[in-house]
Amino acid sequence: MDLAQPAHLTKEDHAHSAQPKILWIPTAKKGLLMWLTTVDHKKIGFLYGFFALFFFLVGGFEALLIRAQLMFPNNNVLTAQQYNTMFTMHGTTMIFLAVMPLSAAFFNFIMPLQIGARDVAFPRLNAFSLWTFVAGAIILNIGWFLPSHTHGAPDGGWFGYAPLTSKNFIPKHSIDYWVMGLQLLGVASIAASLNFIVTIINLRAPGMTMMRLPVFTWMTLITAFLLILSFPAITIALVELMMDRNFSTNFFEVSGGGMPILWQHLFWVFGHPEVYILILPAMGIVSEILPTFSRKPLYGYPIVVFSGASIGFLGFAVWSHHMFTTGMGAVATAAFSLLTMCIAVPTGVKMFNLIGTLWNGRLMMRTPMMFALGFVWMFMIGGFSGVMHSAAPADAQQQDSYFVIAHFHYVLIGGSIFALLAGIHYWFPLMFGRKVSEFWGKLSFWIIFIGFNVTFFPMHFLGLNGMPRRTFTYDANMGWNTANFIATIGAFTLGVGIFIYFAVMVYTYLKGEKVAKDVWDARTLEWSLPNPPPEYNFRVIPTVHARDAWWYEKHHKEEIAKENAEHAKAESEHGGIHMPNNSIWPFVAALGLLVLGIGVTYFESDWSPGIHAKLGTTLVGGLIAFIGIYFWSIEGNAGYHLHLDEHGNPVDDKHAKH
Ligand code: HEM
Ligand SMILES: [Cu+2]
Repeated sequence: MDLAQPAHLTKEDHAHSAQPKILWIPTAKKGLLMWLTTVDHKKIGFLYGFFALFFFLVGGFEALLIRAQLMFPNNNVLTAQQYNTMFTMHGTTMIFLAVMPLSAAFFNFIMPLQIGARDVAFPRLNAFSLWTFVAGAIILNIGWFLPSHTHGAPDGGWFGYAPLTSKNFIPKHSIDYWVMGLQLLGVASIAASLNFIVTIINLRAPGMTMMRLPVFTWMTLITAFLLILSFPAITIALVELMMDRNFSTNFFEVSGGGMPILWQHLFWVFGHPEVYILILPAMGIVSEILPTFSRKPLYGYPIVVFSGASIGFLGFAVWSHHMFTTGMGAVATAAFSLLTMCIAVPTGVKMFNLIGTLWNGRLMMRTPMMFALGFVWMFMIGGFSGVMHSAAPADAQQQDSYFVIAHFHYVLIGGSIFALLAGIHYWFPLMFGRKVSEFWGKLSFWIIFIGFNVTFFPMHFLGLNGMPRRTFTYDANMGWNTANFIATIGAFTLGVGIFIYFAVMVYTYLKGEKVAKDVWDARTLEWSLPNPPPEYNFRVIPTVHARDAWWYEKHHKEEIAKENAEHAKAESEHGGIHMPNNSIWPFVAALGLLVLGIGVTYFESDWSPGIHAKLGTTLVGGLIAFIGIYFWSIEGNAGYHLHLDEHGNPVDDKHAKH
């Protein structure tokens, strides 16, 4: 167990945390070894952000290929098979390898700072989650680099409906990579969510009651519960599909008495809460940004929190609205239709509260604010078409058409992506000590905003005019030519906007204007720290006196200074700040899972010679994972102590053996 140590540990406790002699303690302060062994939540946040932005570009490139193919009727940029692979990998990548890890980057970097903690509860488990996510991403994409007729990248759609994904229809290994990749991503997500829940419940600073938590941290908590409660459903489905594909069981095989519809139920029991896992963090980010740039507290804080919780709760009761056209019957259809309409209520309440925050505010149109306002408007449009889907008769027209494509891109790009891009701009000064130029920031916003709407708004009409999704081309006389041509121009404009956004970020990281702390005059605890925050975050664990804790501190300076002096004295008497050692073992454990995953998916399953390589690689992978977990487990609570001089500079007795 590697609990980041609360400040009040006694000398004796520290003595117990001595490290067994046999183990190596990585001390690299920079370079690859530091990144492979770091357990610092801020650095792990960076790594999630780095990989997520990389895969966002990959997913974006795949989308542009799809749009290039659909620019003209009967086009031949992609073959039908390549098109299937492209939209499958585009959807899977954007959801599991871009939006989710980008949210996890903010969960990791910002949440502990917002609650007044020095790290997450289990720093090494946090590192393990990150590297297992990377292992899952590698397995999902390994097929691109292998022969496409026997392997190839996944091509069964992002929701992998059976029996299409069975061996009968897709015998090659592409689907095995999809199954194993998602399994590893599930392990990573569940481990990370457990960590965040324990951190938010256990490591809040004194006085940080639940109803004083910043909304972003609340949305982190609710999202973590959604992940833990929804991933088991898809995990079961994936295990059953794996069994059908490798051991000829018949979970989804009609001829063997199986039920393909079972897959759809299991997938969407996960899949619908998944869309809230994608949007709640975004709503949390926007709930932080709007008050800061409206110069007003968030309007209706308790309502915003409880509507988020009720969205999370109701999110488990609507899954079959994805199956209105599967012939479930009037009763089930009516029930899921009604429940889906119910979810529009807390969502609407949340949007009203965000708009209420703007009301009578002194709006400062900075770049983060532009993206946040873009979120409010665009997500609303996506919400309206969502309500249209909840009416089953209307959905019977819209299902599997481009109307659906328009709907979920308004909620996933207009919603999630706009908010995440706003969050990067908002917390960039805190993370890197530099501020993005307003001119270039706003230019990228407008190009992205216009490109996005030109791409996806016409798709509403394409869908109502009958254009089906997942079809690699169309005939010239279908009446879809102009809208598709415009949508593709829009997609490339969006691509240019995203390119400028990234270029501005890289330039600012290298050469941007340096800024002092709290550049936005904000309200929450993370802004009380120097930017970038030191390894140990807080010199003294703050005592929280109100919601918007930093705002209170800024306006009660004497009281807080006196308090902090007392706490600093107490902390140094208790042996200083305990910080966890870096460790290589979480990385080794994840590496083992990667090798195991390749063993299970790459080689043939029948008793051909390949079986030996399959069993061998799988066993070696299992062994490496076991070694990683074993040495991780005997590292115990080891760490080092930081003593701060009067200027807050650490005087550590790093790695001293006690
Ligand atoms: C960046 C610009 C993007 C463009 C131009 C784009 C374009 C498209 C298009 C044209 C399709 C439909 C393919 C078809 O069914 O024929 C599609 C599917 C999809 N997109 Fe996007 N998209 C973008 C970003 C995103 C983002 C950010 C997400 C998620 C967070 C996303 C998630 C999906 C999903 C889940 C599918 C369904 C894939 C499937 O049917 O299996 N897209 N996208
Ligand atoms: Cu749904």
